[in-house]
Amino acid sequence: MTKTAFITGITGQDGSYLAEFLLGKGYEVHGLKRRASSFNTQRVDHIYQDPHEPNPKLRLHYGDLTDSSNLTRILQEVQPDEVYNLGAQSHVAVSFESPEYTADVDGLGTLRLLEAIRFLGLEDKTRFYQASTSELYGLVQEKPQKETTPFYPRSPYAVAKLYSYWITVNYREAYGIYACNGILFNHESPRRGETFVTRKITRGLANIAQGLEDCLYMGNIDSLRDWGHAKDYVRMQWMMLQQDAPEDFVIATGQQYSVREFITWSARELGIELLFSGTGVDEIATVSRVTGDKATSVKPGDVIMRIDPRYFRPAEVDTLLGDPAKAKAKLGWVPEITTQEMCAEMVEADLKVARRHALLREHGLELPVALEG
Ligand code: NDP
Ligand code: GDR
Repeated sequence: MTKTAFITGITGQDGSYLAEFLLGKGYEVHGLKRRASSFNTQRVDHIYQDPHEPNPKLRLHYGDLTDSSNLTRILQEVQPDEVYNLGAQSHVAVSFESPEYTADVDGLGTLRLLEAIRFLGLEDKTRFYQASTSELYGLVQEKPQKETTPFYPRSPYAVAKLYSYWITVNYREAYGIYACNGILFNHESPRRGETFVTRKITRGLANIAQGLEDCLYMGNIDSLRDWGHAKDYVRMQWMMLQQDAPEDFVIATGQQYSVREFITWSARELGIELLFSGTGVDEIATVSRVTGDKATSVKPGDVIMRIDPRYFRPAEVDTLLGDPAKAKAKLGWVPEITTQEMCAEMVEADLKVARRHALLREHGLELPVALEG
């Protein structure tokens, strides 16, 4: 029997990888997409199927996590075996700017989906995955963080996700729904949104290497994170819903690095050696050596990274390090891609785009900003 999945956030980083993964397993995949004034399906365009074809395996439905009747109607129509709730206002810094909206989407959105499952009498049929986050640990109470580590959220985003974590546990206990939280630590890829720190670095440095930008402006580069690859993490999202009983799992690599280290590796991938000097807001990174043919537009002595306090957060999560022992022991999950390999893949992808833009610019054919890759 073909299984049916419904993914909120299918147009995002994780949603696109998960949709690919589930299609590969023979699922019929339905996804929620938001109406936007311009196309917002770039991450799934390569797997999109013309709805005029007979029996398309991927279907997108207009909707929003703030709209209960819309979610209920879609679930009624789709009758999914599995729901993956990946949709969210997922940017921590932005959640300080839009706290109420973030609470509505990231907190109440989860409740709306769980209520729809209950309202439609799908408690025994539909399994539910909630995209929980290492941001729940915030001001960390224990190192490394595992399933039993107490939470201390430090942003409107994390507080909204705390509600979602507990409402998922509550609906599991109260109504017997197969509902799980994946407490995922940061995970990245060439499809990562351009304003998250890793992608901002790989894209920014690739552009600098090709002469499209001069300098990268960063916030707190002392911040420590446990970064994995999104492809490894979506595999685990699916695995969590295939067990006999629902449980919550931490998904992480168990390795921790600083933002400064990520900048250093990314630059090195481009043949650029950096020297960091100064402290606090005056810290800079200067090019000390250039090798190879990737960074054609930088030379020793160039300052290519500065601190801009605008990127500091009102409350910071300084350090996160996950302990994925439970996922390994119970599900046999181990990440296959290292943080350094992921960084190299991201730099290569961004360099490819930067080279294309540099070439176009050379021939006076600059793309409008909105159409840039
Ligand atoms: P992205 O920001 O790449 O994707 C978010 C998705 O949610 C997009 O498809 C976006 O649509 C959609 N969305 C935003 N607002 C709404 C709304 N109001 N209604 C419906 N859909 C909406 O996030 P990721 O793929 O990186 O993350 C997936 C999930 O996992 C998120 O819930 C995130 O909070 C969580 N998470 C992520 C981690 C990470 O490191 N990546 C770690 C731990 C948890 P659109 O494309 O139109 O903007
Ligand atoms: P995070 O990811 O907040 O951990 O949330 P992000 O990449 O935004 O920040 C990581 C760390 O880098 C520091 N930082 C900067 N961050 C950004 N975005 N831009 C900068 O210029 C910059 N300079 C330094 C941040 O202060 C922070 O400490 C991500 C999201 O995907 C969430 O949805 C998810 O839940 C968590 O990961 C786990």
